[in-house]
Amino acid sequence: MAVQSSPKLITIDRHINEEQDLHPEATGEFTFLLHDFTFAIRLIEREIRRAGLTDILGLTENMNVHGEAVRKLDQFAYEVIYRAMDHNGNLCVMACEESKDLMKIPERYPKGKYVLVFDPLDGSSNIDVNITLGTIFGFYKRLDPTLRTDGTEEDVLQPGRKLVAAGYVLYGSSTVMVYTTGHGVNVFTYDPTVGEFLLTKRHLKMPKWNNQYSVNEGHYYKWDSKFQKYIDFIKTPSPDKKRPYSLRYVGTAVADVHRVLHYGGIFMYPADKSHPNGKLRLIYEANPLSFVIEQAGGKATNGEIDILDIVPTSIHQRTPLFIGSEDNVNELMEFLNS
Ligand code: AHM
Ligand code: MG
Repeated sequence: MAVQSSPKLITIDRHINEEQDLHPEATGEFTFLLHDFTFAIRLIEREIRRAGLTDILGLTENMNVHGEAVRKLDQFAYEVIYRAMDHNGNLCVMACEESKDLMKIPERYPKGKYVLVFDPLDGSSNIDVNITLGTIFGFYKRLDPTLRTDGTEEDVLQPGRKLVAAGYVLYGSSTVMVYTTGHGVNVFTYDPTVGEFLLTKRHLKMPKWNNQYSVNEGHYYKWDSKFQKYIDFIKTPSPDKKRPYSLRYVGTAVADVHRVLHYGGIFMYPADKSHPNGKLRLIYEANPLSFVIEQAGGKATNGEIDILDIVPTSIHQRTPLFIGSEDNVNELMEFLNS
């Protein structure tokens, strides 16, 4: 029987190799890095899928640098990524939401030219109730790629525009990895029976507009009046039926942004009286998510400038985040600039 013509079956490893072939100067180091990173992701996905069955749920006794309780799964994800990535010789330093200081590469291992930043488990408040979680990541080249010493804080404090690759993993009804190297957004879906991520969407482009918004509206009375007016506006019915917008909010930024990436609309975490700089972290959350959304044709801003143009001044810096379809973000900006 003749094999019918159908889409190519491409694993994430094969895809990374093919992308490397587009760059004659590539040495393969980055390919190794991603290989190790996706191995860590497979371990985290396995643990999440068994979470209700093991003794892994619940709080540890530790608080993280932001004063939040660290849950056991956060700790597991953080450690597994570090342990999978510390010895491959391609990183010079790591930084992550759960670690107060830079995460150094142990002395006994060689140092390379890349920097890894990550949020090991996004959506911590949803861990114990079986609701979608995520991992967010970004890779930079260190400022002087010829060095083979430890990376420094300056290597981590680079604007998002300098990311060489970024993305997120969403542990939802299936596990998907959304990934870009600045040449479009590709989506890989995990097949747990063979332990492989398979390419399921290539060069994803997001809708230009949708009437959906995502924000923690419980903070309404702590918001700036311009932002309140925007929220009032999108909830007010219009003759053309474009409004009111529908509200969708998971409380896991990865899940909310993933929905916006596919359906369009806008996700927002503004500054408020309790979070004067917003809640989300620029380096571990806002930058990688913004890189993906921009690559898919969307926009991301802190209300003044593009998220990717912010020059970080500290590794745990927070930022207001407004991210989504181009027309939705522009509509919001008209209110913020009024
Ligand atoms: P986390 O990284 O500790 O999970 O915190 C970030 C999360 C985001 O995923 C989510 O958008 C936001 O915090 C939800 O915050 P709130 O509960 O204030 O709505
Ligand atoms: Mg997070």
